[in-house]
Amino acid sequence: MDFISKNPANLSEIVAKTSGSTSAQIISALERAKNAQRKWAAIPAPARGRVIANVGRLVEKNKENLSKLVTKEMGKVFKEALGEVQEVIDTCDFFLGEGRRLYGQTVPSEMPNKNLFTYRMPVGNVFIITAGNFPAAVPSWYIIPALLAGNSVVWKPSEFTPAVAQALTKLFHAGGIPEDLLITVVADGATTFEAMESGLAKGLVNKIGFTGSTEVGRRIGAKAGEYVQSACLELGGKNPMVVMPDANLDLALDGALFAGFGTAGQRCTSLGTLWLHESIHDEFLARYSKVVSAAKVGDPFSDVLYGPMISEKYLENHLKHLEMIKSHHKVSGSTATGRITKANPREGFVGDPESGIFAHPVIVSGLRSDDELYRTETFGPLVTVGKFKSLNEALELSNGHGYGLSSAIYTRDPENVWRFREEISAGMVSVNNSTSGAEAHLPFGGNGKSGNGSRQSGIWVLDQFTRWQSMNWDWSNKLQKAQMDTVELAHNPDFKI
Ligand code: UN1
Repeated sequence: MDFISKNPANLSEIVAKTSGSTSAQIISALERAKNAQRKWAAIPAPARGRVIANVGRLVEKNKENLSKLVTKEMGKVFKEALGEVQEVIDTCDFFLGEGRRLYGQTVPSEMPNKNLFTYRMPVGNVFIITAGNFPAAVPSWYIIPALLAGNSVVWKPSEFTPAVAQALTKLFHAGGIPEDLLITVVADGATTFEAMESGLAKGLVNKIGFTGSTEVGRRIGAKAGEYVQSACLELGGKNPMVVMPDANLDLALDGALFAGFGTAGQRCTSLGTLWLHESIHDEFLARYSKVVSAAKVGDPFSDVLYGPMISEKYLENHLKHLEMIKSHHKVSGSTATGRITKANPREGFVGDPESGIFAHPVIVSGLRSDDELYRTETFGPLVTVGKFKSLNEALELSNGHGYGLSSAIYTRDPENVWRFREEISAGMVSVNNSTSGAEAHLPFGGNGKSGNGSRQSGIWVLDQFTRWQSMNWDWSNKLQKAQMDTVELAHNPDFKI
């Protein structure tokens, strides 16, 4: 099966035609990568770090072109694409130094003349499956630390962004990563799942990294569990933004605009529900509706808030979510909903809406916790808005749907901040900042329906791609038995002053 990726802002432009792999071909890629891993792991970590440094420099040199390709194939605005590629560079910058650390520990023994140590060992061969919304940055969060730690990688990118995947893979190879150590395959979901299962059964897959929907993540996690493995799962979100009455409302407005509609709402960190305190609800909603109505949508290479949906599939899902709007809801932010066309126009649209897959922004207010929209990740230009009376209620509403990826609170009161931080179930908390736009060296990941507790980025991701090995070295020349032959010092347990 061949995959044709089209420019979602201009469907007549074919960005890449890629031949898809069969399950057998993916398994053979897994075998090749697995065979290449030992040799790579034997290279000292600082030398592996220097290869990551080379990759980072090459990506930096190619930043403009790679970013253009991201915008062309996936549709995010060019400025965001530059940011996405910068995130790859930042990740290389972080991990090139980790090659000189990758610390283990020396640990005191309970017996004399015995030394204890810990080492980080690579897990082996890693199978990475990623989504189309961040075709370069999110894969790099897996690939870079996995390689640095001495693993091999087979990467299955989104079938909507094979050109970005091929370009990025070439940059890795040009930077000195052996070709068999990082192999990119393109396939549909069913083929990928089948190959993943065989790979697990044959011992060719030692770790799975998956970014995508909760539904698929659940299946992958279950399959990994059957083979006594735990996948690194980065799943959906229904990210709350809570605006307290004392908040800087101008700031909150900027945050809600970017988090809700940047990348056409297609980030896992995009704003899900805006929770507004009842005392500012009407005023804030009116201002939000006004700025969203005025925002420019269209050609992602021009100065717009957002461009097209990633593909028709994403638009179809968005249209399904529009059907969840009920009579007790109020819709604002646009003169229409659904696909932007000549017959269903958006004022101020930049370019020709019919040439691509563009959708109207939608604000749905009057959200209730028994609404389908309350517990559904919408992954498109749709923000739900609800009202609360107290921080307690806001927290209950923010946690109640079971997702727990990103969250935000806008307030000037530190007491609100500390309570929110402590009680929100999300893995990531923003204070007076948008739900999206995490920096590349803080732990990234979620809880509940958003993930199984695994974290990417920074030092924390190393726990996904290495396993601790402990070593004890007894040089006493006799068998010292732990817990039995230990040194006991005399003391007086009945002593009182
Ligand atoms: C994603 O949508 O899968 O925090 C990741 C952010 C980006 C990454 C999003 N740095 O919004």
